[in-house]
Amino acid sequence: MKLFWAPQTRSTRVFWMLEESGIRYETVCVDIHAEKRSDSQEFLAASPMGKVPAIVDGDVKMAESAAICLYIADRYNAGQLAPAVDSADRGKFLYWIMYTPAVIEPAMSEKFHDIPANKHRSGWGDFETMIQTFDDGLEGKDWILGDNFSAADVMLGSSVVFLRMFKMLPDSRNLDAYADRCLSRTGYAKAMALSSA
Ligand SMILES: N[C@@H](CCC(=O)N[C@@H](CS)C(=O)NCC(=O)O)C(=O)O
Repeated sequence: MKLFWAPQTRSTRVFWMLEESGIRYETVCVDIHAEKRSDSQEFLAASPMGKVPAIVDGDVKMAESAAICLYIADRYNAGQLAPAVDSADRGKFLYWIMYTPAVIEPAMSEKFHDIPANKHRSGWGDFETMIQTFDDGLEGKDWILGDNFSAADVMLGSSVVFLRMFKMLPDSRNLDAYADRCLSRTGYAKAMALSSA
């Protein structure tokens, strides 16, 4: 497995996922801030938009952090970091792993840029509904599926830590405690150390 990454980007999620997964990987740092990019063909084959994170794993070449986390969990940790395809938890797992790119990120961006929300027209609803739904989803649970940490927590956990870092996280006992639980995982600490350089 080869991970294309850049410091202080969404690459941290995939470092975290790989650390939780326990598989061996190598890394290639991409200079996404270069004035003139000279991306390798291998990187562009995995990430046609030239965005990190991206991976190459044998014949598999792909980008998009949620898709990568799902791929790793299904391919290497099925039944552990991803419920089996015929498990009753699978639907919820897929819902929550997509919640970051489909709902959290667009709602956050709208709020950050002070763009007026239109809850019914936008697929992500609005910031307040996004937070409330996330908060409700964690009620009475350590992790989004209950007792077991999964790849969905990598995506959601990285988002909640980011929201808190940017002081966008409203008062929420559930989300605050969840962020702390994520931060206390060894895999998260390793990912931070590896991806901040
Ligand atoms: N939806 C993508 C977003 C990827 C993305 O926006 N990556 C940024 C860094 S966080 C990037 O590569 N920016 C450099 C560029 O667009 O050239 C994902 O979740 O992986």
